[in-house]
Amino acid sequence: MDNLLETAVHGNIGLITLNRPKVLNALNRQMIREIAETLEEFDRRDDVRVTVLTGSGRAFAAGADIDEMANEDSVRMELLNQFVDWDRITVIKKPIIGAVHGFALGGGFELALACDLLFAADTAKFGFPEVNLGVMPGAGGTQRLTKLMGKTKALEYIWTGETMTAQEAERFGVVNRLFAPELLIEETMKFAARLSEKAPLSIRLSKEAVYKALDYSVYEGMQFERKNFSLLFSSEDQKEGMSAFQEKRRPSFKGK
Ligand code: CO8
Repeated sequence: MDNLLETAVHGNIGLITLNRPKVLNALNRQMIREIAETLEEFDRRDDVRVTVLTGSGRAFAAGADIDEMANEDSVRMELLNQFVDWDRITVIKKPIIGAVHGFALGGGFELALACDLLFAADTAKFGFPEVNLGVMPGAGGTQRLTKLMGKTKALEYIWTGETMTAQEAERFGVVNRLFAPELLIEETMKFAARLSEKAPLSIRLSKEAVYKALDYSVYEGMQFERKNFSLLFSSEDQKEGMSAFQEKRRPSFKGK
């Protein structure tokens, strides 16, 4: 059997490629578990500073695997507790950049929304077709899309199941940047490489602080931000970054 994922490390960039192209990378439970495991492994490795997540073939992912879900009942769904593996993705400390081409639908869109930044081919299509299957988004879609684009637009997409073009996704703040499909991976890897040259602890602690803005009041978020800001003054990289500035040279960060 083919591996569900292909994983590689290029320089300081971890690359995860969903690998079920025959079914448009439909996400089965094992795949989500393996994505979480790989992200955790990359989080622990000193040589990986950023992860890029993408799909093989003609889609990012066309949703959760419908064949795996079709005959489930709600008690079994509850007992499976499958969302625990999705939750593991949300506590990853290093940056995750999604690179979406083709379809990102249903659970595939939710996986894209679980990334910190999203780059897409200008032909990519996003959407929640669950209304056509008698279900609804279940892995964070109703929450994350609403935070990004507001209640009114989110409900329109979730209720109609219509696909959002890459241009709409960019306009609504769902996607950071668009590229021609043939340049998507190259440009995403270049951006990831630039990010990997920044001080890793600065990236890590600011990621944590930005996500607090989604749940905390501004006052609470600022208290949290201050603690992380102060914490960075114990790092070697803060000394390196500031001395490099004063000595007019490029800093070399170690992530310590
Ligand atoms: N699950 C299983 N198989 C799929 C899926 C899927 N989500 N999507 C595509 N496939 C399979 C097709 O069955 C087909 O297989 P086969 O060749 O054996 O017939 C193969 O992939 C290629 O697909 P198509 O022939 O349909 O390709 P088209 O280009 O004609 O159409 C579409 C592309 C429009 C993307 C179409 O495949 C489609 O509509 N797919 C389903 C999209 C969908 O409804 N996604 C939502 C699924 S529900 C969901 O994600 C809920 C998430 C809840 C949280 C997560 C919980 C685990």
